[in-house]
Amino acid sequence: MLLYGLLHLFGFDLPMDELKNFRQWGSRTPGHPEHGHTPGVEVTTGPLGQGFANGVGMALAAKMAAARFNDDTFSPIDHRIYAIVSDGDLMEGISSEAASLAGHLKLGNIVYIYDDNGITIEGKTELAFSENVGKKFTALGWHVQRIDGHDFDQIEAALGAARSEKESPSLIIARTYCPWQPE
Ligand SMILES: Cc1ncc(C[n+]2csc(CCOP(=O)(O)OP(=O)(O)O)c2C)c(N)n1
Repeated sequence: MLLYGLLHLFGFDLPMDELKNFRQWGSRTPGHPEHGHTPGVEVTTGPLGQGFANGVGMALAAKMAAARFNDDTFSPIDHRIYAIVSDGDLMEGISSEAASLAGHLKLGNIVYIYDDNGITIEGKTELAFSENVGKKFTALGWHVQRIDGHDFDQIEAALGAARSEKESPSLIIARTYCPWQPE
């Protein structure tokens, strides 16, 4: 809904009636955004892990374009790929495959924040997910940081450190909680 609201405000062809029809049959605002269905939606999402891999593809495309167009005097292509990824995303095999490639290719233009909130649809992650994500990503060649995801100063510092890291993709493991999660 946040994406649709922004597209509406930015002037895409997504009138208020479509926002009111959020998630309704036949609307242009389905629960999972679809490329080719809604103006301004550039990639189909829905399957967990897909956005993780899409981001790696975008980062690789940026590196390839930079290699062709940037030189010592002018570097028009210097953007980064930011994403928020979740427990469900990291459970999916596609994330590990894409993370492996990103580490191998040293895609230092990636900055991913992992919302480590310990909860998924079926309940606490410990029911099905206990791998050490930090160690795994370190092994894959990523720059890994751990922070309190509710501490703005730590978030800002971690983003700065991630931006300074040019040789490795960055994963910021942000420990968060959801209000109904039992300790
Ligand atoms: C590949 C895939 N399998 C299953 C689902 C169904 N699904 C939607 S959300 C979700 C769990 C999400 O948990 P998490 O990623 O931790 O998000 P959070 O609960 O923290 O918002 C699942 C299994 C899906 N979208 N994609």
